[in-house]
This record gives sequence, structure tokens and C-alpha cells, in this order.
Amino acid sequence: MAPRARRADVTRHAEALPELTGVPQAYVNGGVPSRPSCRKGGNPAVSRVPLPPAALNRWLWARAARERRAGTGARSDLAGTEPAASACLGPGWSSGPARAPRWPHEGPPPPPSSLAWASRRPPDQELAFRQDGVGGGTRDAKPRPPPPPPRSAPGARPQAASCRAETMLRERAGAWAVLGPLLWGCGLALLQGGMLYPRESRSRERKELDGLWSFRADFSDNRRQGFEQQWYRAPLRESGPTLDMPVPSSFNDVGQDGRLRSFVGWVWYEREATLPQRWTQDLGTRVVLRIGSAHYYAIVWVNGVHVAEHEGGHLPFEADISKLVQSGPLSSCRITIAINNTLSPYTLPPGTILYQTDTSKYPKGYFVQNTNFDFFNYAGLHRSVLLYTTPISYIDDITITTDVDQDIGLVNYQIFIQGSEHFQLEVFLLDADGRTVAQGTGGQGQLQVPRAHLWWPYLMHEHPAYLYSLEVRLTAQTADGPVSDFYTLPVGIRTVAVTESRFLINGKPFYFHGVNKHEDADIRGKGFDWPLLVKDFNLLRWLGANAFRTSHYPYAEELMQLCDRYGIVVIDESPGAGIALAQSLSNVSLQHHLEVMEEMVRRDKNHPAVVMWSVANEPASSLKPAGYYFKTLIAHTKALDPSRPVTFVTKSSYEADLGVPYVDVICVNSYYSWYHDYGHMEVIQLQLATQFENWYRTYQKPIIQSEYGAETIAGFHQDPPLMFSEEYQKGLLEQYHLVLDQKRKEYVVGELIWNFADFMTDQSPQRAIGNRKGIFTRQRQPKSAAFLLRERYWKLANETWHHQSAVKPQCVENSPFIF
Ligand code: GCB
Repeated sequence: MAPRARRADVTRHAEALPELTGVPQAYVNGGVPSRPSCRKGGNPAVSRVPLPPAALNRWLWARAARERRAGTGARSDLAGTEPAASACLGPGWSSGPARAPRWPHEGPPPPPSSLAWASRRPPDQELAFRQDGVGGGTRDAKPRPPPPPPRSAPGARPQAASCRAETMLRERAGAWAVLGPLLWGCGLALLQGGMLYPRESRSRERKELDGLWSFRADFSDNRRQGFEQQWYRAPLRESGPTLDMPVPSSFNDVGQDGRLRSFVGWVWYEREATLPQRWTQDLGTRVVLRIGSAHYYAIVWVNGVHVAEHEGGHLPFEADISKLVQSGPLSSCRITIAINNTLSPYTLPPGTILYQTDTSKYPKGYFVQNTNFDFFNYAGLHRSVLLYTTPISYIDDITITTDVDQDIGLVNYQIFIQGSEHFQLEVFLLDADGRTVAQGTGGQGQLQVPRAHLWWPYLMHEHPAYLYSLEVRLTAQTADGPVSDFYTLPVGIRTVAVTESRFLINGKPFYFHGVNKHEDADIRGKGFDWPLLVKDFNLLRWLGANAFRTSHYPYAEELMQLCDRYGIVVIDESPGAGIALAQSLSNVSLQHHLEVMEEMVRRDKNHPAVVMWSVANEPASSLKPAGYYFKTLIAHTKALDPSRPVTFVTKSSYEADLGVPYVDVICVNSYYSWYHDYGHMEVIQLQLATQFENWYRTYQKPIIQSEYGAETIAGFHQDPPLMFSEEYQKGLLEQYHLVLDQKRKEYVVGELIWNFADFMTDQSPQRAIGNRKGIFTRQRQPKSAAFLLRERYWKLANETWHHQSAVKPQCVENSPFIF
């Protein structure tokens, strides 16, 4: 086995973690985490059991991170004061020196989230690695190199000589080819603790807990009644009335109670799970509880015992509950999950709580949650909750990267094992017909596949999305004898490279023609739904789209798997949407953002469909701290995964943006003749061409038009076109396409329409029941623009067809992909 590297040291830009003392413990007997605000009267009867090594590391890490965030770590050298929190943060968000949360002993009530955010209050101390203090000056004693200058000064003439472009192209592609595999070994391996998708195998079972759960929103004034009364200790129905709540689903739109739709604070979910006898009696079985997505902060108990806590609404987390369910004659267990959807300037996405204290206008305790992103902050258990098993010695993580040498496919693998020091590993690569095409042994190695079938994007090849299967077989020696574990991972062999003006997949120029999406639909909100998923993929393929961006957060794993299977290329975006305040560019935010990127790369690193990471959407990238923030964030993401380019999506101007110097591909959003010069489509061509020319002249990097579009109410018609009509949406897109058709011959490598479908947002005078820029309605019915784009995308597909046979005249008629 490859030596297991330390978890990525996100503070390596700064200093070592504070020294951690004491033996980490898991809480049993109804203990709750040691947060002052949630341990009313202390928690004296907590008895403890040692954590397993992986959990121990996570615990140490989490504790260190919490202490850093809260400024309670033992480091006096980290002193410094966060700039005063804006008044809009509300009375609970004081920004003074470190102190225990003051409420309820003094002052006005806290924001409803005070319990979850006891550790995430505005920082009292700066972390050392900030370079540009947000109003607080720098605390970083170490000198740092200044950010690299733009490759040519703004205003400089483009270096048009084609030989230069070709040299650059070769150099960059060469650098990727050489550096990728070298860096790989020290990149992805930094992540510690796997998050493999739970698949059944000869050694693994899974049990989905989807369906109806008991549910209660804590409407108490302080939103803390659930903790004060310890609702997790007994069945939820015993502490008050409950609702039936479907899982997966957002809770917001399933009821008739308006208060629940806009609820901010803690909600409680609970259900009993019946366990197969073997799971509870066979001590050689490891039972894991996995929560696919709980938005936004979650605390989990099993039979009243605290087993997990997680921050962040879009990525999975797990708890090993073997000891709990195997500790007595149990045939079922009660799972309780408390979830808080409050956003702060330090969460991803960020938000603020605005308290209104003018009692002549607002009732006592009145507050609203404000955000700077344009989608509804749906909350709840958005993806499956499930239990799965592994043997006690098990395959914890697999990392794959691929390369191509002539016609030989190279599959680099790295496998991590938990639960045993003495084991053997065998790996087999099977083709789509189940034939073994390569095999190896050990925890790290390279498989060579002669005449490999490459993974090609949809519409780029007549056999797109070829997937091999990597079968990993573990035989481990344990105190109780030999143990076997089996895990099979789909693998696509492909390369990704970026040149000065091209995005290459398998060495061929790839042009992104696709969409931006949201996880969003009627009633279920952001809840995962198979029929919706399949419908969306059918629409994407009908449209001739070959790509989408997971705007503005990581999507469900099942969706990523379908992208692999259908060849739909993905720009995988983090929940860094709406980073608008300077506070959200502070070290506290950066620390969390680095951790989120770790979780995201850990989850999605093996998907061939993922060709680029996007760390954020439309941040305030012209604010002073943005340079350091994005430099650090992008460097860290590249260290985690040197095999993929990294970007963020900007709406800043080319002159002011401080983050773009660090991206590999420039992704730019613009809404000409919608948010500017509205109604005047005649300005689009000039403004768009200028936008592209400015960016390219400054940076000589490929550019993607990552958003453009117009609000359109399906069925509204006006000719000559007026805003909000179907004709206006079509007309606006056509103007963009004229410029895109010129620039894609030079350096524009993609166009992604905003948006695939109408979606829900907060209420505002600009939004008529949500954002209507979809080319499909929220119910997935086409507007006129969908037909326009369909014609265009199929035309583009014909131009990027890379099979040896002649380019097909018209994919729409002849395509093997039409169904
Ligand atoms: C944007 C945002 C997206 C919005 C869109 C709009 O730039 O990235 O989240 O929904 O504009 O429609 O305003």
C-alpha cells in the first residue's frame, strides 16, 4: 500500500496546527458536542470510547479547525482583531475579543443559529496566513512573493503571431503532460479519509433510508428548544407533534404552512431503521451511516448518541456506527438529525442575518436572512440517507488518474486501506464486456491498456463515454482471521489539457456547448429525484449539449455518475456563490473554503466527466483581499488535484479582477442588454467583442462565456421583441452567437447558457416567482430559445466531431445519440 500521506495541510501557507492535547473521545450516553451553548448545565454523565484511527485524525483536524475558527486555539501569536462586523450581522454576531456567547444571560436574543455557529462566530482572532487583512492589516510574519503580474500589461497589443500561439500551446500542453503525473503522487494523496460512493459488492451491503421521516421545525423564539429539551434522547413524537417529511426533499415547499417555507433555524428529522441481524451481531462487519447532503449544518445522533457533525450543505459525510448498533440485542436504531439552514458571512454560500429592532415597524425578535446569490436557500435532507457495510478491514479510498501514450491507456491508481496493516491488494481493469485488460497488485501502480478505448465527450466521437471498471480486491489479516473486501469503480481513460487558446480533451480541441443548471424543481426543491434526473439528461442530449457547470454547488453523486456514462462534461463548482462581503474573503472563510474544496475533490476526483474545478461564482474578486484568497484557494485545489485545471467564474472587469491571474481558463458572465442597456440588443455585439478582446489581450488564456441569458416568461410573445418575451430571449441569444462564432475560432472555448430551466429564488421585485432565464420552464417544457439552441448545438457538434470517419453532415439526422 502506498504510505498514507497526511491530510492536506491547509495551513501550510502559514504555520503548524496548534498542539492538540488529550485523547479524542466519542460521546456516548446522549452526550452532545462540547459547545458551550448547547450544553445547558454541562454534560456530566458523558462516558467515552476511543475513536478509530481515521476518525481520530478527522476529529483532531476538525477540532483544530474549530479552534482556529473560534480563535480558541492555544496560539497567542494569532492575535488580531477581525474588522468590525457590519451592523447587518445582527446582535448575535459581535466582533469583539474572545468571550463565551453572551446570550441568554445578557442582551438581545442571538440569531437563531447561535447553537450551530457557536464555533463560527465572527472570528476574534486572525489566522496567521492572511496576506491582505480585511481592514485588520496583515498578521502574516512570513514574506510572500507578490502575485504574478498579468502576462501582458492591460492595453498591450495581443501577440498575434501564430507561431507564438503554437509554441505556447505546445509548452502548456507539454507542461500538463509532464507535471500532471509527477504532481499526482503528491497531490490527491494528500486527502485523508475516503468518501467512496457506497456500492454493493460481494463484501458490502447498503440500505437506503429514503421515504417518510418524522419532522419538526423548532419555532421557539431562540430556536433552541430542541437542544434544551434534548429531543434526540427519545422518539421525536414524545416531545411534541411531528410532520411526515419526505427524504430526499427540501422541507420548504411540501407543506401548506408559509412559516415553514421561509423558516430559518433548526429543524429535526428522525426515523427508525431496521437492521439485518448480521449487521448487529457480526463484529467483523462495519456499519456506516452516510448522509448525502444536509443543508446546511447538521448534527446526528443514533439512539440518542452523538455520532457526527458536518458543516456544508452539498457534500456527503459519514459516521461509523458499528459499536453503537453492535452493543446490545438491537434490531433497529433511531436516527435523529438536526439541521440548521442559517448562513453567515463565513459559510459557503455566505449569508447574513438582519435583525430589525425598530418595534414601530417590526415585531419583537424580527429577523430575515439575506444572501447575495440568486437561488432559494432550500434546506433539509436533500439526498439519500443510507446505511452500508464493509468488513472491519476495508478499502477506504481509491484515486485514479489517467494518461495516454500513443494508443496505450495509462491508469494510475492509489488505494488506501483501513483496519489492517497486513494485507494484499489485487486490481483488475475490465472492459465494457467484462474482459480483464490489465491487472496489478499493491496499493499504488500503473495499469497499461493497449489500444485503449478513450473516454470521449458526447458528440465528439461515435462511441462516447467508454467506461472501464476497476475491480479492487483486498485480502487482509485481522485478529479474527482473513477478511476480504471488494470495490468496483468506473474508470474513463482520458486526458485534459489547457493551452493559451484551447481546451483539449484527449489532445483535441473541445468546445463547451451547454448549460448552467440548478438542483431545483417544484415541490421537492433541491431534493434528489430520479425521474427529474433522467428527464434532464434526456433534454440535455436532445439539445445537443455536451457540458454543464454545477452552478453553484456540487450536485448529487448519482448525477455525476450519469455524466460519466453519457459523456456530458462537467465544470464542477464549489458552493462559493455570493462571496460579496469583505468578511467572506477573510481567513476564516478561506479556511472553510479550503476544507470544502478538499471534500469536493475527495468526492468527485475519479469522475472522467469532471474536467475542471470552479472554486467560486462571481465573488467580489476586485476587493483587495481577493488576490490572496484566490491565489491560495486555487493553489490548494491544484495541489489536491494537479490533473485538472482550476477556475472561478467572474463578473468583474478585466482591469479590476484580482483572482483571474491564478485561473487556467477565464470564465466570464455577462448580461448585455439585460442588466445593462436593457431592451437594446443592438449593443450586444460591440460590448461582447470588447469584453473578449480585453480579457484575452490581458491574459492570453482560453475564455468560456460561462453565463448569458434573458428572463422569459413562457408564453409571453412580442414582436418586435420586448423584454420577458420568448422573442427577446431568442433575439438576445442570437446576438451573442454572432460574436461567439467569431471568437471561438480564436480563443473562446465555450458557451454555457443561463439557465437550463427556470428555478426558484428569494422573492424580489425582479423575480416573478423565481428566475425565468431557463430555456425550459421549471416543469421542463421548452421555450422558443430551446429550439434555437438545439439547432446551434448540433451544428457545433458537427464541427467538433473527432472520429476518423468523415465529419457527418448533420448530426441531428444521423446521430447514433438520438433516441
Ligand atoms: C448571475 C449569477 C446567477 C444568477 C444570474 C441572473 O450572474 O451567477 O446565479 O441567477 O446572474 O439571472 O441574474
